[in-house]
Amino acid sequence: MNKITNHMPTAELQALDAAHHMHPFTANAALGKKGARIMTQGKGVWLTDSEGNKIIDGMAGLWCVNIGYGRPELGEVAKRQMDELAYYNTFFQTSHVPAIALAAKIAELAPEGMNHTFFAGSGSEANDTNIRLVRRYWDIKGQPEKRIIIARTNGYHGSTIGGGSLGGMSGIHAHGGKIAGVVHIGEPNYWDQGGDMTPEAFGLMRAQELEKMILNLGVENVAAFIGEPVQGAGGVIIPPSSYWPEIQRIVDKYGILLIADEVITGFGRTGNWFGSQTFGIKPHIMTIAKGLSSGYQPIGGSIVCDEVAAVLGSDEFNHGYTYSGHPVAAAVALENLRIMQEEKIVEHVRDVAHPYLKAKWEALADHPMVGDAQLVGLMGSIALTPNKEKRAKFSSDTGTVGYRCRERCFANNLIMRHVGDRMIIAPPLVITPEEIDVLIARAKTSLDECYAGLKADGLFK
Ligand code: PXG
Repeated sequence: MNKITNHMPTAELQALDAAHHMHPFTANAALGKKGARIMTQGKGVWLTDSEGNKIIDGMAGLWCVNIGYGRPELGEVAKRQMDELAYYNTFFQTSHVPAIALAAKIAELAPEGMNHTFFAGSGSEANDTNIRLVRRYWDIKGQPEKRIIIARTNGYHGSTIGGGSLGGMSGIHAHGGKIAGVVHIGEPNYWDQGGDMTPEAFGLMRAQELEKMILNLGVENVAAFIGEPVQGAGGVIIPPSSYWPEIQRIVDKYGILLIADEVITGFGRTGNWFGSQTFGIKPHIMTIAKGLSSGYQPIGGSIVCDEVAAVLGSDEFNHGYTYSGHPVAAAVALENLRIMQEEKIVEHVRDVAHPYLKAKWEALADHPMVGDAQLVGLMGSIALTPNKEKRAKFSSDTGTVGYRCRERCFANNLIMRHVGDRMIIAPPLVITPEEIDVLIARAKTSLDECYAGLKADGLFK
C-alpha cells in the first residue's frame, strides 16, 4: 500500500477511514457513506481540514486543547524525554523524574490539602481508579460495606464500564450495561426541569435529593458522591448558585467522600485552576485529564487529599496501569503547565471571558430561537427552543434541531458541539477578543441559517 499522507485526495482518505477505522460514539456504516471530515493541521484556535478550510475550533478538540494547537515546545520536550527515558513504570518501588515533577507541580496548583496524585491514561481510567479508591479507603477504615457511589443523571464520567456507570446517560448504560453499586439523583438543570420554581429553590431541591438518597440507602452503605462542577458533555449545565453549597453541607454532615470530576473544568476552563475553586467546592478527590496536557499526550489522574492518601497509603492498593505516570506524557503535561503559568493563561480566561465573551454570548439569547444562554469562564451553552417564555422543546418531528444547527456551524467553519438542542462552546483558553468576534459572528450566521431552514421546512411557526 502507498504511504497514507495529508496530501492524498480527501475521498481516498475517507474510503480508507471507512474501511478500517471504527469511530467512537458513531454509527460507523452511516459515517462511512457520508465520509468523515479529516483534520490535517492546528495552530492556536484554528484547524485546517483536508480540503484546506480554516475552521475556528469552538470546542478545543474535545474540551482539551487548552493552550491551543501547534505549540512546538511540547513536541521538543516529548522528543527529549523519549530519547532520555521513553518508558519506565511506577510500580514495584520505582519512580522517575517526570512523574515526580508533575505530581509536585499538581500539588502546588491544587487546592490546599490536595497533595497526592494517582496517574492514569485518561479521565475514564481515573474515574475507574476513583471507584476502587473510595471503596478501598472505607475497607481500610474498617467499613467495607460502604461501597455505593451516588452520581447524577446526565452526568458524564467517561466510557469505560466504571466511568460509564458513574455517568447518568441511559444511552451509554444501554450499550454494555452498568456496574452494581452506583445510583443516580437528578441533575441541577434549571432550564429543562426547573418548572415554576426559582433557580435557587430548584438548586436546593436537587441538592437535597442527595440527602434523601443517603438516608434511603443508609449512610453506612454510601462511599462517595461524584459530580462535575459544571456538567460538560451533558450540555454545559451551570448549576444554580444554591446547589454546590448545599451538596457540600450534606457531604460534610454525613461524612461521605466528595469526588469533583474536573476533567473538563480543571486547568483554567472556568477562570480558576479548578472548577471547585470557582464554585467553592471542597472535594476529597478530583478527577483530572484533558487540560492537564492540553491533549498533547493522553494522561489523567486522581488528585487525592492528605487524609484519604494517608489512609490508602497505610496498606497495599492493588491497582495501577502500565502507563500510570508515563514519562513522556508527564513531561509534556509539565511543559503544558509551565506555559499556562508563565503565560498567565488562567488570568487570560478571566480577562476575555467576563465581560467580553459573556456579554456577546448572552446576547445570543436575543435570537428568536435561543432561550437560555449561560457561560462560566470559557465554557458556555445556549438552549434552542421554539418558545422561550415557556422554555419549550422542539417536537420530535423536527429531528434534532441542535444537529441541524451544528451542521450549519460546520458549513460556516465553526466547530460548536450540540447536545440534543443545546449548542455548546469550550474554545482553547488562548482565544483572543478578535477570535471571539469571529466565533460569535459565525455562530449568529449559523443560527440564522438554521432558523431559516426550520421555517422553510414549516417546522418553526
Ligand atoms: N469526566 C468528564 C467530566 C469528562 O468530560 C471524562 C470524564 C472521560 O475522560 P476520557 O479522557 O476518558 O474521555 C470526560 C470526557 C463530548 C465528550 O462529546 C466529552 C468527553 C469525552 C468525549 C466526548 O462532549 N469528556
